[in-house]
Amino acid sequence: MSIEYKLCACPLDCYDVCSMKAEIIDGKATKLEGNKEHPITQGIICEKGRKHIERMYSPMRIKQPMKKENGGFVEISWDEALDTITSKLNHYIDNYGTQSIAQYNDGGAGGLLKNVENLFFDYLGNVTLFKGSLCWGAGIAAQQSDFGGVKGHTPEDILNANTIIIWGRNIAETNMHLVPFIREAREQGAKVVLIDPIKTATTAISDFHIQLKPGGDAAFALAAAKYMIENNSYDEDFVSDNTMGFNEIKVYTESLNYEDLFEICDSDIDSVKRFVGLLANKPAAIYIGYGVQRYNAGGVTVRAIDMLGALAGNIGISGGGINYANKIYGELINWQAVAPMVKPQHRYIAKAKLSTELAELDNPKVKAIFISRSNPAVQVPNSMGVVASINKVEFKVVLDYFMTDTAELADIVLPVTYFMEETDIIYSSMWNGCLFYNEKLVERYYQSKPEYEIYGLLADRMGISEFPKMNELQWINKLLGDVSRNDIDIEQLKADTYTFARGAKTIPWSDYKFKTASGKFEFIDALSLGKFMKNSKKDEDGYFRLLTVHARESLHSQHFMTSNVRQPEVYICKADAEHLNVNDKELVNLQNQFGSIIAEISISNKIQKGVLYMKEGWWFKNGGSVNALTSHEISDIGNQATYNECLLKIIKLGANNE
Ligand SMILES: Nc1nc2c(c(=O)[nH]1)N[C@H]1C(S)=C(S)[C@@H](COP(=O)(O)OP(=O)(O)OC[C@H]3O[C@@H](n4cnc5c(=O)[nH]c(N)nc54)[C@H](O)[C@@H]3O)O[C@H]1N2
Ligand SMILES: Nc1nc2c(c(=O)[nH]1)N[C@H]1C(S)=C(S)[C@@H](COP(=O)(O)OP(=O)(O)OC[C@H]3O[C@@H](n4cnc5c(=O)[nH]c(N)nc54)[C@H](O)[C@@H]3O)O[C@H]1N2
Ligand code: SF4
Ligand SMILES: [Mo]
Repeated sequence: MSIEYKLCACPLDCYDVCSMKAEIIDGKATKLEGNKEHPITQGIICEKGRKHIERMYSPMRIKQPMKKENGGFVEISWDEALDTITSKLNHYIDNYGTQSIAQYNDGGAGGLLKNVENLFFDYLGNVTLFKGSLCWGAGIAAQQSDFGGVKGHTPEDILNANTIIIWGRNIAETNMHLVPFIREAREQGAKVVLIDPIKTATTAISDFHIQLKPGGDAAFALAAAKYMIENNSYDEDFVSDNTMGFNEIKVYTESLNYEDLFEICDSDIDSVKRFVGLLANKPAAIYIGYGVQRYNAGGVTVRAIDMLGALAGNIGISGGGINYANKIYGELINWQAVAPMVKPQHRYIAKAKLSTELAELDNPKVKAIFISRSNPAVQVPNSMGVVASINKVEFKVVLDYFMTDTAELADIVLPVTYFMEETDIIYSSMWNGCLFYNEKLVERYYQSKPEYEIYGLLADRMGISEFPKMNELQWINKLLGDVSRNDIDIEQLKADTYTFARGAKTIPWSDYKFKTASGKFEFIDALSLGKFMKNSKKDEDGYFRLLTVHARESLHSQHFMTSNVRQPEVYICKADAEHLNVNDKELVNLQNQFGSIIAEISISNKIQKGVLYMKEGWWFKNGGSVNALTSHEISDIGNQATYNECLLKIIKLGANNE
């Protein structure tokens, strides 16, 4: 019997990128636990991480390619699958041009080589791709405008903060390795402010919870800015030396009155005073989550939060920062080294608009779509429209491990390898800035293949001779091996259990050289703020606002696959439940112009009046995706999905809808 212990990292689309230790007995993975040596993830992994082995060896995994036949699926060989795809692609390209081919993918699992699939489509020509984001797009665009880049502080720097402001991030459930750092900071005396419309699990690590009305954050930020400017409690030196646009903010906030602002955000002057006092107790570290920007005004909201950070001079200093993400990999990964010489002019539609725009595209219509590392039937807003639009595409290929709701729509399903079955580099731009070398630890499951190999085989058949033919290590070396660019030596990366990427262990903007056109931090303009104020109206009577938050127990839809729960739960406050005459555990119909789902009432003291919340990620077989109810509208900037702009009615089952 051979027993080996190997380190690897969790590739799930998560802030944390846990370092893990795998036990391999006779070539089979038998146990996975946290690696205690890692300074950030410190030996703890979450329940999703603990499920990797079960999922990798799950009998539900797809063993070999499959094609749809008579409404069901039959197993076929790789040759048949790839030959079919090749002849379809050639047919569509010859008759309708390359733009009739679409590719949709997301971050279902991270890994440098997972992105090689994009290259295939670059080599194919001008195809149809998806822009924007389901995830963080408005906030990224906001910080690009304000700072000229999106950078985060090294995780342990939070220990230097006097105040920690958690703005719409459910750290206890979505970013759990930040919790020990916050606990330690609190033990040293730091105060923690949480701003979230829900009393989430994160309230347990906070001192002061500001429970605003959903979407009201920019109004609260404006009230705080107004108060700081009126009382001269902003950092005049920072503002005059390093920012642009302050006077416009000053004049604009002077024109506002607190009553209007408090009506939008449902707060009061005492909360503002207390908040401003804590923000001014420098250094104050702000951690923004992605829930705040899943709104029409998502960009304005993040820019308004940035405005407060700048007014307080909490930028470029240890223990401070406005941490949203840490986008450092664009500079590290050298796609130029493998990219085609000619940059194709792809055609783009916003991801969030898949439900409407995919089927509407013309000249040419989309004839074939490739979907990978994602489950759009469940995760993209307006699910009913998404399913109908995908169904209208003649030829659909899905790459996944499991028969998801999206894979069910495919004509061909291709089985991909699990992370322990392939060599890759794992990293995330969300928070933990470590790079990990994940070595192949176990044999591939049945006939599964990694994406770079699948697309290599397809490139051969399509006659794309420029597509690089390389093994995993060669790919990694090409993309990441330029030491002058990265300070990263691949041999060292292999030997080390983790490596901090360049830019991961820094205090961003400490040189005050911002990457904006002016070289300064640029305040949001009064016009955008004015638009926000004008559009902020009360939700219509009789309608509830639904927030669809990320679940502790599942990474989006992935871990709900085996859930036995038949119906999603909808959380509602006692007063609203009484008013509607619905009881705990009662099944109700949630309904709006996009669709309807049946959900189980859960009366909760975590939620305010007029607001509901549900966990995103439910499969159709679990009673339906919450996205049957969400809108395909996009945010002000960044083409971000606006999941939290969801208004609906609760209808008692059996009651007349009207
Ligand atoms: N367990 C688990 N962890 C995950 C994920 C997962 O699915 N499961 N997904 C990963 C991914 S891809 C992402 S993008 C991140 C997301 O991580 P988070 O940003 O933490 O998660 P969200 O659920 O999008 O929203 C965070 C919070 O925003 C709050 N919120 C909603 N509307 C508003 C508002 O108007 N104002 C304020 N202040 N707060 C608001 C919600 O109540 C929620 O508590 O998590 C990552 N980690
Ligand atoms: N209502 C609502 N909807 C949301 C959100 C919300 O807050 N509310 N959040 C949004 C956010 S932040 C995000 S990031 C998106 C996520 O949207 P998706 O990325 O579409 O969500 P997942 O459910 O993680 O689906 C990933 C799929 O990829 C497969 N997969 C995993 N690893 C691999 C691999 O190596 N190769 C291939 N080919 N497939 C693989 C998994 O089995 C799974 O089926 O969802 C968004 N949807
Ligand atoms: S999902 Fe996130 S917290 Fe859980 S093991 Fe993976 S990286 Fe760690
Ligand atoms: Mo995300």
